Amino acid sequence: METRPAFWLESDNQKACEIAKIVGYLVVVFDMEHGTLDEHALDRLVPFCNGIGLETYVRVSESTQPRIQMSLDIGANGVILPQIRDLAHARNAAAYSKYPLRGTRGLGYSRTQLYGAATNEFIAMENQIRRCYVMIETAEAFEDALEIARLDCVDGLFIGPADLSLARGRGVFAARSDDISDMTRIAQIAKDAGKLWAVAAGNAAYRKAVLPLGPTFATSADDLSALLTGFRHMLDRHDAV
Ligand code: 3PY
Ligand code: MG
Repeated sequence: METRPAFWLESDNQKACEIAKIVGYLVVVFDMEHGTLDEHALDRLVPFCNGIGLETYVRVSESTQPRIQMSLDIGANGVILPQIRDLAHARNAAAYSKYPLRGTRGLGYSRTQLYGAATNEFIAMENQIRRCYVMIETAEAFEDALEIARLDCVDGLFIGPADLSLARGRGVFAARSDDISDMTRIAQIAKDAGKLWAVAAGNAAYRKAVLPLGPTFATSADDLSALLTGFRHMLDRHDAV
């Protein structure tokens, strides 16, 4: 399957989502970890983006039960769990994304249930369609990546190259050969485990290396850098006639 182009949303900007969809992006990742979106904005933007045909993921601010459940309850296609420390942390956090017996997600009263009572069919379907990606961006999670990928509640691995570079002692990420080989190892582990994988790939050289390996989706932009690039471009042309 073709890699789906994805972008991060860092601020409460509905029109950025519309514009990204118009130019061809297919996946939005709401960044609650580093962005300034609050939960009310998410509650509005997730159904909006689903409605215009974007696939919706929430990178939760922290990999805790309320954050994960709320993101899924309002209708996101999946969650991305940041700063996973190791196998034990991954097992515990990913379980919040699946209802028992598979996991430990709590049952609410939400949009996904059409604001009504749940059925057993709903439970089974939710566990299948809502995806849980665990981020590999700490040194311990990198070591444990194979066991993490094999966890039943983990649907995929998501590579965070910036934090991984720092955590692996290379300093700031610069798409060097070690970054590429770490990425290649994680991708192979996901494939061997029969799981999905995706990646933050804002760096062009890194993207060139990662795309041939076939991630499910890859981010290449965010609303703020799109504005920065756009304003810079317009100012450069300011005096042109
Ligand atoms: C990382 O590269 O560390 C990320 O979290 C991607 O935003
Ligand atoms: Mg990170």
